[in-house]
Amino acid sequence: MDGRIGMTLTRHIYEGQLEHPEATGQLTGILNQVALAAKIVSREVNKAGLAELLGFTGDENVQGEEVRKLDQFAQDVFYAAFDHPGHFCIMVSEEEEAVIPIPDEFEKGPYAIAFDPLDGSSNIDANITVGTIFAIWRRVSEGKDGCEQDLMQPGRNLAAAGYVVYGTSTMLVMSTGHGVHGFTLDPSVGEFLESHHNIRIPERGKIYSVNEGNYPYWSKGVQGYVRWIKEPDESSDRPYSSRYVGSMVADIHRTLLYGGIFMYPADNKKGEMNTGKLRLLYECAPMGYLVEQAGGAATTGSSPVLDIVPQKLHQRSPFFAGSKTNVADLEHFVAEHDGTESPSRRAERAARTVAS
Ligand code: AHM
Ligand code: MG
Repeated sequence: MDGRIGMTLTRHIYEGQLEHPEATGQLTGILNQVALAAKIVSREVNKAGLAELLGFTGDENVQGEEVRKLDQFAQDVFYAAFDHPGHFCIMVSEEEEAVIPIPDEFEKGPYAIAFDPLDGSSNIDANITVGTIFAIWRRVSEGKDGCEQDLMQPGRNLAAAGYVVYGTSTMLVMSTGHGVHGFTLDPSVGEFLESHHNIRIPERGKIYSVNEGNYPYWSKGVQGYVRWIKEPDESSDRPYSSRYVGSMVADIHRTLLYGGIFMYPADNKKGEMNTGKLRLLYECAPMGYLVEQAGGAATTGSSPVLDIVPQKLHQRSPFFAGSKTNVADLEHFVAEHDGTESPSRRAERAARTVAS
């Protein structure tokens, strides 16, 4: 999994392109723009922690410059990285209600992008890790400008996805469908250098990650699974350890490296069962894609997250992702107690039917 010496993000993308002579270089350009924006946001995130520590608040920093809210700042930086280079025909961001068109004066490109410029930003004042998430689809519409249809595609169709984690170091983790690779920002040279080549998630992990304060509002299946995780049992190495940052990027990053399961289930806090909190286009689909690319699984509880065809831009979905075995255990509980049939169950039943 270790990175290769001297392998910058740019070189990694370029070499990947050489292996695919049909490639146009567009994805290379896109990932370079992501890297540039990530460096700028990383610099600002680090400063914000310092400012908070020293007690600077309000709209002006010590030099009398305007201090924007970081999530708006991140939105502006990523927008500015994506609007003009001719890569995209349409965008959507967690920060904006409607689709974001490419301005008339710029060329329209063959891709559509969904992004969350600063996920987990409620954590920022406590100096806790935050991140950026992005998902890139090939355009499907025709005509000059892109449209919503270009974004209403299942995660299965993604051309690339990734996240940037602004933590103890800044890392960019991404996939273009050929494994998951991680690059750590070396601030002394200002480059992302490959630090994690071909990340593979362990088959089973011993960590579960969920906001357990919501336990009373989950379905019977999810409750049963979390109770089971905590029962001591030597043969299956239970109980598991609990880890929850509350920043999806940090929680998924740890899950990719150490294994286990990350969960954000549906809940009935407001009376009726909702569809969870996390957004499909720029949270669940890209993270599900990365987890699958690393050899893990991502499910709504009963079916793969990557199979959901979005109906709305800011649609939410229940989300469970991580090591394959852990996710299969969760699906088993959901199938047993919530009346849905897990894919593995379906396959087992189909095999039994064929055999009989
Ligand atoms: P945000 O996009 O408004 O930051 O919300 C998404 C975040 C995720 O990073 C994290 O997994 C989740 O919200 C935490 O929610 P909760 O505080 O309900 O546990
Ligand atoms: Mg978010």
